[in-house]
Amino acid sequence: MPRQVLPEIAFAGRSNVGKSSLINCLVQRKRLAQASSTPGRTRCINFYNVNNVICLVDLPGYGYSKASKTLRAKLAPLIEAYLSSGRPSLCVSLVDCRRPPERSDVFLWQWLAAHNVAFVVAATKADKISRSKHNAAVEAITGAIEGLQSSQVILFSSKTGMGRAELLRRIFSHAKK
Ligand SMILES: Nc1nc2c(ncn2[C@@H]2O[C@H](COP(=O)(O)OP(=O)(O)O)[C@@H](O)[C@H]2O)c(=O)[nH]1
Ligand SMILES: [Mg+2]
Repeated sequence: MPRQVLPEIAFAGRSNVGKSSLINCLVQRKRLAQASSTPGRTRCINFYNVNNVICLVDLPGYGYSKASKTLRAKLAPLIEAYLSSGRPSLCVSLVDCRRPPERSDVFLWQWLAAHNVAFVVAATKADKISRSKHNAAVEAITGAIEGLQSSQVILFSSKTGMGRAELLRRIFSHAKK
């Protein structure tokens, strides 16, 4: 890992959840984080220095069923090592807003809470559900773990930019060196 010189914001989520798209949307670049159509291809931690102001840390996708068990077993310790390093000011945990959270997502939230790492949940691909389903999508997430507030859940769409301003606000309010 590079030496830490900036506040770091970590991004974690299952493969194909829209993590690269969300990072690209935040910085308004098309291909900073490589948006790949082949899920599970990002197997290392990428550190993106944004204008020497903040560092966005793209963690490997987890829980992708087609990755070998060995690979999965190797990824988890890498993610855990970074998240427990004391470096991230905030972890953005991504889930697909159309699906109930998976066990691996709930496990991550419990782990973050137990290790006092601040986190928000970005519920991605919100453009794919109608407005009338927004509340239910947020409730499916807050209901999955005790103590998670609806204010910690941000409906996000990298297609429309929904949630972008709110997520940036959270990121900068947490950013500390
Ligand atoms: N409709 C819609 N599709 C999205 C959104 N974000 C990502 N996708 C699509 O979901 C797939 C996976 O996105 P990607 O960013 O590569 O996911 P990653 O594996 O988590 O990095 C791609 O086909 C994206 O075009 C979104 O907000 N809305
Ligand atoms: Mg990706």
